[in-house]
Amino acid sequence: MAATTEKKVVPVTEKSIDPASQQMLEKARQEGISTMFDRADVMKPCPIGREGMCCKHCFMGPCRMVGKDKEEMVGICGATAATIAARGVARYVAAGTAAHSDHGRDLAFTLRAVAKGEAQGFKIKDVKKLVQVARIMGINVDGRKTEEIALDVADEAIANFGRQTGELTYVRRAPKKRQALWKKYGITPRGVDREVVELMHRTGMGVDQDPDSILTSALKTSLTDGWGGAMLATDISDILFGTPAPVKANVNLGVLKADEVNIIVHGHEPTLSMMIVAAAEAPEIVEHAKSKGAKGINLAGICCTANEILVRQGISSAGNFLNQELAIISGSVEAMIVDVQCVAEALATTVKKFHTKLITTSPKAKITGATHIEYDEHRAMDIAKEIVKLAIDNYPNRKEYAIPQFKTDVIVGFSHEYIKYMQGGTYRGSFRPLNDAIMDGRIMGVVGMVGCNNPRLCQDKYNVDLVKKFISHDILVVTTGCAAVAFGKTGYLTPEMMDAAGPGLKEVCEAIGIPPVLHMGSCVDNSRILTVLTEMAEEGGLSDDIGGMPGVGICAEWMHEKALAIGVYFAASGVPVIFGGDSIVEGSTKVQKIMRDTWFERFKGSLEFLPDPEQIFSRTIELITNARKALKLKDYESGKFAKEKVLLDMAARREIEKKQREEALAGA
Ligand code: NFS
Ligand code: SF4
Repeated sequence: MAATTEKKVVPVTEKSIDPASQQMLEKARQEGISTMFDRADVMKPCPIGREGMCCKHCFMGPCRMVGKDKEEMVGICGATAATIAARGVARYVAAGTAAHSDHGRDLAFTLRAVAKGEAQGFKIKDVKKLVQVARIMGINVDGRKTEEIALDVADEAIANFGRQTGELTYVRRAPKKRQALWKKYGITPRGVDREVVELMHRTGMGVDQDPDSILTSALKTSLTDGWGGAMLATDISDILFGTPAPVKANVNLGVLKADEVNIIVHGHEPTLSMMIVAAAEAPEIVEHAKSKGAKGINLAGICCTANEILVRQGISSAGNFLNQELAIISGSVEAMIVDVQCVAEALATTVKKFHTKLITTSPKAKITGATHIEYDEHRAMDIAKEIVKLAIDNYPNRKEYAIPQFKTDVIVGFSHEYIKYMQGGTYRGSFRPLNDAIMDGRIMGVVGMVGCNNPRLCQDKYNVDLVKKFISHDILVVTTGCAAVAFGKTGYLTPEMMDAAGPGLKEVCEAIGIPPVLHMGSCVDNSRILTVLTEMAEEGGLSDDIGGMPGVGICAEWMHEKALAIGVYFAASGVPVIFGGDSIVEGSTKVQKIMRDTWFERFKGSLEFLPDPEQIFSRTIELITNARKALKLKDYESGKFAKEKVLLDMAARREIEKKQREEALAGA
């Protein structure tokens, strides 16, 4: 980590808009600790790779297209700049799809173990969702035991990965028009593994060498993420751990506690973290913590593991991607438990300066220098307790620490089921009120704001600048992943923020009792947005397909290849998508045109890169305005509309819901 020892220091206020991050980054600098924030200033990106102009798919290369005429250049094999750029995008998509899908596959195997009674400590929490999913999969549910249905659902889910011919099961969930479009352009996906392998094959030296064809194949593969691995991950997590409904919690580093054992779960999979939540509540474990002088055990998350337990259990989040090193730098974390994805290898070095134990748990993800305690679903509770005990035993080793006193209230947990329910209750739930509000122009459109932090951009700034503008223009925002946590830190996930919304959106938020920004979960839960859009299409009055809706996907501060896979599956599903920061296909105008224009002509979805929030904002407004025109909706004029009758507010709805749950439990 010699990378940070040099030159100019950028002020912390330009590194993050989050005061907690600023404070910890200041501390890191004073103590000579390297962070991603500072390494990003020293590690200049290779400009050739940065714009998609480097090919290293064979060892005649790496071949690099540089200079003014790079679009006329070819690699040693003759590959054009466009082919090279397209192959780059495609391989990102293959890798991103693999990540989400492997996560989904592990959950499917967990469900299988639970169904067979082999998974210690787990049970099926949401039987209603299990039955719904089984019905979608065409599995008979009548008169069958929960475990029997669960076993069939698990097997059907698992079959989606290795399926060689036919279609991915959830293709049938998409609007009919969308399915027809996928057929027409040959992108109806088969199994996850088959598409990922084929895309890796196509993009090797000497195979698919037509940029359009390569990118079409990327679209197809990405669909096995959105409508495959990710959607299965969401569904199975809901079945096992409960479908999210609004819950109150806190967000930011201030959730760490001075007098309790602080345990952070970080990564993506909900399985072990859910068990750690339970283990930390076990009386003997709490007793053990007290015996070590702690008042209790404080659990918090980082990244999407955080989002999984935040939206379901209301466990607080210590922050998003760039907060991981900072949490340790506070000096107050007894253990950071990581599973897979977005875990910075730097953590192993950072913990050396503190008492924090870094514990890896996935057989797929080991880090040199970390303690490895391998997760096994058959002994999940025992392992969770062992890990929590280790953290407790580490509490007396805590030395000086500084916990930033910044945390915010949030209301999170807007699953698609809940969004439907909140618009009328269990029996009257529908997307009618939302569609109506869009049709009559109280809501101009819907924007999905998703994705990461990237230390090359000021943390949370792009996302927060944009969300402010969107809601003031009566655009409803749905959000997931690290972007959602950025909105949590800045207060946008509270109903009070409706005061920052335009008059039309405010009226809708008031009537339903919701924040203007809806946190829908982790990154795999972007699949929930696909479901919402499908239900809006089926409700009628707007577009009868996802394509053509007045909606845009935005990934302003992205860094992971998973984000790109998400962007591409949204494009294939009919959503125009904008990525912030530098373009990864800057070097090829041809490829930019295919992804923006050709995809839009074919799929009404597209992917483009725009460097700053201003441009992202005006392009979003343009896309939404065009969609409204094409649908012949009323011109959007905010503030002109009469009050709608008052629907149930949040408290009243919670009461009803509680009763319904109790009744359901009594009946079960
Ligand atoms: Ni998504 Fe979630 Fe965050 Fe980016 Fe990483 S945690 S899966 S990849 S950094 S949003
Ligand atoms: Fe160069 Fe072609 Fe090999 Fe790529 S595949 S490294 S362009 S020779």
